[in-house]
Amino acid sequence: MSTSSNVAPNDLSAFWMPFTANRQFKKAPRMFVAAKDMHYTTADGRQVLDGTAGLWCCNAGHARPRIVEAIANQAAELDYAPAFQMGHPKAFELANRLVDLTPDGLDHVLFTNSGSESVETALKVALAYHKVKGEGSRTRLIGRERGYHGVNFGGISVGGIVTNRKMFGTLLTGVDHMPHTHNLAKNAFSRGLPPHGADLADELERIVTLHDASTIAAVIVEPVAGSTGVLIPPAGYLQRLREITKKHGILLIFDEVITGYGRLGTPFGADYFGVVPDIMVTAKGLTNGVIPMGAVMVSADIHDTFMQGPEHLIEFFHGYTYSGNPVASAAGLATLETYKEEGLLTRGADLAPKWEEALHSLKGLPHVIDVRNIGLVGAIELQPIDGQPTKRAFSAFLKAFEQGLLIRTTGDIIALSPPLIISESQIDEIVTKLAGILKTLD
Ligand code: PXG
Ligand code: PLP
Repeated sequence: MSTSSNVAPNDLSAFWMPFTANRQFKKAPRMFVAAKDMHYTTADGRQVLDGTAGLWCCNAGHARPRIVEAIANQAAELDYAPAFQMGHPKAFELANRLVDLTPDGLDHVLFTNSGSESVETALKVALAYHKVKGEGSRTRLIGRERGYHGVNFGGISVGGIVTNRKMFGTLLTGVDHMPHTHNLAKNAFSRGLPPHGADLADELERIVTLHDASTIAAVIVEPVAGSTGVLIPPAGYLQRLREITKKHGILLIFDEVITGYGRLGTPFGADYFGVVPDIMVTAKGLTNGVIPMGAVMVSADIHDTFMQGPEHLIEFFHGYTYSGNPVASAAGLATLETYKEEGLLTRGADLAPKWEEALHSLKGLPHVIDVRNIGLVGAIELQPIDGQPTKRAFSAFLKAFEQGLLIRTTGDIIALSPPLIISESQIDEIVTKLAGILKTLD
């Protein structure tokens, strides 16, 4: 570790930090300077157990040798190749590997640099697909309350988080939202899929009746909503959405930025639920979070619909300077190799029973109004302090950090999503620490 990386910057003001309480942070900064496997190292030399895989992205843990080496070698061999009208082998290789890994029927891949860009790409593919097919009246996009689809304009338009939307004007027009499925009164302390609420998918029928199917391009949902506090779909809900979208010729987009790459104990959420969407949005775990990259998988029908007209013409006017960037592609290939060698894309399924037992042992502790789990994801919902929403969970976050544990909070919900390499004793460590913290919260 170099000495310079351990020196705290003496001026923190220039970097306007993302989704952060900047003034609070800069008064008492929390800095990581190194990471290895399941742990971060803080600037003052403490080890912190990673309960969140970074931000849901370091599924194989940190500083994995194969990935580190692949990035270094690729940067030395071919650092960058133009993304438009030129190619390099690793982007094609990675696309082939992804097509092998995704459910049958998702046969083509567009590369991006983040989840947010993957969402924009998917929405644009959906709109253009209908246009190319001669159904140009299908322009509406349907999202869901409490959905998170990144921070770009398309994503916040279909997203359903009030704070992420209300400052930014009128957003995309022609967007509608289904209700979210979170229902504490009926489903609190469910293990795995909550039993009540599959009928909420029928709200899509109501929206179709209102607008007519001929005006609707696509429906986008997260199989499990992560950012808004781990909202697990009621049993049968996603299957029902698939039936309704298919019946009306509406594309179904799964935003698998969090659920992709092993998080639920299957390669993708689509595998977990046995529901194949028309478009799958991914990022994060694709490169283990090390190099920014996203991938959007689309059906053969969608791809082939674009492949017409004179061959010298560009078929889809969209792409990024860094789409399929060589270093990112190398990181992606090395990540998939690591997942495969260590069986990580299914390890969550082996650990899920232990994870479920451990988390549900927190039921009955002060302020805990729900515990929920699926794969290697968990949430503990706390009763907010009267008149001070988010404060109770945020103080749990600060206490956990002091005690050497990294958790995420959103509202008054603690979200957990450790790297898929976690050991059983580290699961116990997370839950023991949390239990101690819950007992001391105001
Ligand atoms: N879709 C989904 C479902 C996501 O979870 C994005 C899109 C956007 O990805 P990018 O790479 O543009 O951030 C996300 C990202 C949290 C948290 O703690 C979640 C995300 C990002 C940062 C923090 O819940 N999800
Ligand atoms: N690719 C990755 C990254 C995997 O993790 C797996 C299985 O876990 C596979 C592909 C499928 O590999 P195999 O054909 O050896 O079962």
